[in-house]
Amino acid sequence: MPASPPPASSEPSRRRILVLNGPNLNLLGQREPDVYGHATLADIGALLEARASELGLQVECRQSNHEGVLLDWLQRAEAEGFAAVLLNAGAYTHTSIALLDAIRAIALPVIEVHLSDPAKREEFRHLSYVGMAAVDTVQGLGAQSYVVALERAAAL
Ligand code: CA2
Repeated sequence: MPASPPPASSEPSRRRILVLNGPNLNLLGQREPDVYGHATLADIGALLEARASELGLQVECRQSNHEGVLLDWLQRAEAEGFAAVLLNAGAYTHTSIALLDAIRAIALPVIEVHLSDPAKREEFRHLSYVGMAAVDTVQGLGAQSYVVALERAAAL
């Protein structure tokens, strides 16, 4: 007898949000807690998973110290089935025209995220190439910046 197809899931598929973290953010929680807080990237991932489940979303968190890897992830995000991207590009925020071009090139909305408020820090952090292309920016709220950004993504 031919195998019957699996029963259709009764659970509607949840919109997937990709969370990208750039250089040095893997060090969170270990150094500079006065600037970036005590939460590790894993703590932030857990916060996002909890809020995502309340919002009916799914999150996937990634971190890379390499600009090209971040570019590849942005370029592939739509084909991978994501609906939006939260991006903390770390210091590449202030240097990377390549990230600006990638955000402009993809169809998905990208929300810029920062733990600190770069506008209140050194002058060289005041320019954001990411912010020139992002649909929104959430900054200065510590780990909560990511949660607020996720809530904004849910409303898109
Ligand atoms: O406030 C943010 O989220 C930043 O994106 C963090 C970047 C900084 O270059 C941006 O101006 C603002 C730096 C991330 C480095 O993270 C560290 C974490 C712990 C210890 C040292 C660095």
